[in-house]
This record gives sequence, C-alpha cells and structure tokens, in this order.
Amino acid sequence: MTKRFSRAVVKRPCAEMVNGITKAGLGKPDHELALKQHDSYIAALEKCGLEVEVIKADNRFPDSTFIEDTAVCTPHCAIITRPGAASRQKETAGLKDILVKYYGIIEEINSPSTLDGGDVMMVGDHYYIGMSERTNDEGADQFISILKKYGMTGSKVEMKEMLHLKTGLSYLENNNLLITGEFLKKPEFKIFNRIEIDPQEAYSANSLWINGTVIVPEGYSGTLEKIRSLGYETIITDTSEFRKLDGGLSCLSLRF
Ligand code: CIR
Repeated sequence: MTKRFSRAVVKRPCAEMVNGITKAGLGKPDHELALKQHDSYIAALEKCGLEVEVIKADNRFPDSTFIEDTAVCTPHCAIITRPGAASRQKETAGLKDILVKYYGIIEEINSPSTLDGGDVMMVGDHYYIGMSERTNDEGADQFISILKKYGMTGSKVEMKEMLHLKTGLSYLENNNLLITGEFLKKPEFKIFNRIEIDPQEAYSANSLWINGTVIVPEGYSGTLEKIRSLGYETIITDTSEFRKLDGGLSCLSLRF
C-alpha cells in the first residue's frame, strides 16, 4: 500500500527562539523572518495535500517550533516522546490534547527514558532509531516495545557526530534514501538506493517527502538536482532562520 499523509501539526516559532539551543555558529535567528519562512513551510505542506493544524507559539520553550522531536506519529498510534534536552522536556505538555483529536491510541515515553522524534526514521513498518546524545538506550527500548505491540519493528543506529538521525538521512519512499556523513559507513543502510549528499550540502540531507513531492531547503542545487533526477516533484523553501538553531525541514512538523 502506498503511504499517504493527510495531516500535519506545526507550532509557530516564538520570539524566544533567539535563545534556542544551537551549535551551528550562524548567529541568532531573526524571528520576523522565521515567521515568514514558517508561513511558506505551511503553504508547502498544504500544496502537498495536507490539512495543517497550527499551534500557537509558546515563549516558555525557545525550541518548541521543532515539534517533530516531541512525538512520533505511526499509522497505529501516536507516541509522545520525552526529549533529551532538559530545556525541551516540558514541550510535550498539552500535546496529548491535540493528538487525541486524530488518534484513538496515544502512548508515552516515560522517565528515565529519553527519545527525540528527530532520531526516528520510518521506513514502512520499521523504525530506525538514532542513538544520539538526545536518545538513550531506555528510550529506544521503550519505543521498540511500544512498536511491537502494534506489529511494527525498530532498530538502533549508533551515531556520534550529528544532532539527530534525520540530520543526515531522509527516506523518500520507493527505497530511495538521502544519506550523508557518518551514516555512509553504516551497513544497515546499504539495502537502500542511496543518494549521497555532498558534505558542503549536508544540511539538505534533511529534506522532506510528502505524498510523492519532496520539499528541499533553498540553496542546495546539487541535492535538488539529484532528487529531481529521480523523478520527484520538488518544492523549495527557505529555512535559513531554523538552520541557525540546527533545525531542518522535518523538525518543523508532525505528519500523519
Ligand atoms: C535543538 O537543539 O533541540 C533544536 N535547536 C533543534 C532541533 C532540531 N530538531 C530536529 O532535528 N528534529
């Protein structure tokens, strides 16, 4: 059965985003510009056929626009995570009230487990889980045991360099995988048709497949060309202000 998403949930970037966690060294994001880029991102999701719920900004949590880290939405249940960064752990409060509108079953990752949604890549019924600094063994184990209850599987991917698993990987369906950096060496990804992303375009390894279209960050012509040559429709959107906080396209939404 071909995968299809029908909805997305996004959260508006808050003014406090200027104090978000970052190792990018690209300076502080411009909040006004981030809001415009977020508008374009929502428009891109809608163009891919999604109905988008927009949650209002929450100034208590500078990184809360990166809503992907707070839940994993599977076809069978939504799993609310427990983010690994202390400043982000309370971002999940209130999420249940939103997801309950769309899901009959909501599972939760509990302390001392931690798991960021950015560390989870869905390939059919299988979920790859990046063992980043944000996701611990207990978190991955708990996540895998939840998946099993619904006939899905998960496996851990050891990693050392990137923030999240999907910082360096994006699954574009049809066995096509964007891949860069430390993941190139991993045997578990050899089964895919690997589209290697050049190190200078590494940020664009986080592109976003939605219903046959791939949303690609602006400014990465090599990656764009590679994705187009596979036959995908593409939408380019500027994410410069989110990049300043180490965030990419997938981080900005939950899709299901
Ligand atoms: C953080 O460090 O948590 C945020 N500044 C960026 C989160 C990006 N999220 C993602 O890759 N899924």
